[in-house]
Amino acid sequence: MIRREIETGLEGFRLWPGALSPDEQAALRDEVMEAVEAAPFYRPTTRSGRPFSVEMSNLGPLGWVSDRGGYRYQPVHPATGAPWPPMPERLLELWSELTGWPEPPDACLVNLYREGARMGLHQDLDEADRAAPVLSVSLGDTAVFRIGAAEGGPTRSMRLASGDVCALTGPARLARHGIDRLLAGSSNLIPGGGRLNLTLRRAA
Ligand code: MD3
Ligand code: FE
Repeated sequence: MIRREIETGLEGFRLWPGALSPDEQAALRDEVMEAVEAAPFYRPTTRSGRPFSVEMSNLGPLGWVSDRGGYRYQPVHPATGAPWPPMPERLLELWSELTGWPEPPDACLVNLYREGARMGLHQDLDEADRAAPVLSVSLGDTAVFRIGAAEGGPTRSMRLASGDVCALTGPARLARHGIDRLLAGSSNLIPGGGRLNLTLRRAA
């Protein structure tokens, strides 16, 4: 891992471009793709029943789900009823090395963006401890993402490329953020194309 942090101009938004080498990206992709064989990607729906364009799965004790009952964390896959597969050890190490948070993450949401998938502007508010950081790892196609202050006001657009890692801490933890689009074909890392995003959290 390369620990070269850049200044983002947003307090608490910590970004390490290219933190993972190409070999590390491939190893993590393989580990995650193997783990989710037991917890297949699916498209959650909003409370109104509209499916997300992003496909999702989870690793670790708790997983983020959404359906007609709303948003929540739960210990089992909504379709199979099985516990989420364990979180790869290298993700636990990445969390402690980059966030320094004293407790390990108990949830890893795995988002799969195929061409055309996007994620609307939102805040991450479903975690019990909103003081704990969120750590995000991007793999595959570059994403154009948008971030702005929790209170509203202007947003700015940035890119998240394969191997980039970011931590949302302090005032940035409640920032509004979303994925506008992918730069399709910018990476060959994900079989079938697209982007994987892993977010490590303290959910409970
Ligand atoms: C968290 N995922 O899963 S990750 C999400 O690329 C989510 O799949 C996006 O938003 C993705 O909830 C973005 C990077 C990110 C950026 C800003 C944040 C995560 C953030 C600000 C606050 C909390
Ligand atoms: Fe989010």
